[in-house]
Amino acid sequence: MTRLVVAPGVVHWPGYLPPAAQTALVADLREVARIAPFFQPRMPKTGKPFSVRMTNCGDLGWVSDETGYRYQPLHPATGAPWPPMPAILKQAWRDLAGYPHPPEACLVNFYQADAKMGLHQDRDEQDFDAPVVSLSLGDTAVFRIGGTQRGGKTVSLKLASGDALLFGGEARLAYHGIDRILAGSSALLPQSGRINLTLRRVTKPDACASSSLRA
Ligand code: MD6
Ligand code: FE
Repeated sequence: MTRLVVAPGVVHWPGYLPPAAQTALVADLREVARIAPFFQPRMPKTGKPFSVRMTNCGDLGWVSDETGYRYQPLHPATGAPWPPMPAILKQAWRDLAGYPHPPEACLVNFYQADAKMGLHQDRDEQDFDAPVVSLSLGDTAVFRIGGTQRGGKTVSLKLASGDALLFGGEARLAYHGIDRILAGSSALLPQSGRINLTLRRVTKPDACASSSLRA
C-alpha cells in the first residue's frame, strides 16, 4: 500500500479502504446514524452553526455548543449512549495508528457540497501521545495543513474516498481544515457529499492496565 509522508508526523494512505470496504462502512454508518442522528454543532460563545453535521460512535463523542467543545458519553439531543464503533474502524486503528490502546471516540463529519471546516487544532483530548487517524468517504476534499502556530505556511492535499490520514508526533497539534468539497467527484454516497471519520484516543491509558508495564 502506498504510504506518503506529507510532513513530519502526517501520513497519507491513498485508497487504504478498497471499494467493497467503503460500501460496507457506509452501511455501518447508516446504522450509526439511525441510533445517533446527525446533529448540527454550534460554535462556542456565538452559537453560530457549523456547516458540517456530526455524529459519533464509540465510548465518547465530540460535541460543540455555546458552552464549549468537549467529549461526552451521551448524544446531546437523544441522551442515549453513542453506538459502538464498527469493526472496520477498529481494524483501521490497529493497522495504522501504531498505538497500543484502542480508540475511544470516532467523530463522523458529514459535508454537503458547500460545507467547509475552518483551520483548527484537535486538542480536546487528554492524550496527545496517541495519533488521530481519519478516513474519508465520498466526494474528494481539499484539505489544508499548517504547523502548530496559526498563520504559518500551509500545504494542501486532496483526500479522496477510501483515503486514510494520520496526524501524530510533532504534527499532532498542527492546524488543519477543509477548504472545499469537489462535488460529484465520487458516486459512493447516494446524494453525494463527503463523510470524514476521525478516530481518537481521548483519555490517558491507565498505566496499571497496560500490559507492557505489568509486573
Ligand atoms: C476532515 N479532518 O477531513 C476533517 N483532524 O473533514 C480533521 O479535522 C482531522 O482529518 C485530525 C486528524 C485528521 C483529520
Ligand atoms: Fe481535526
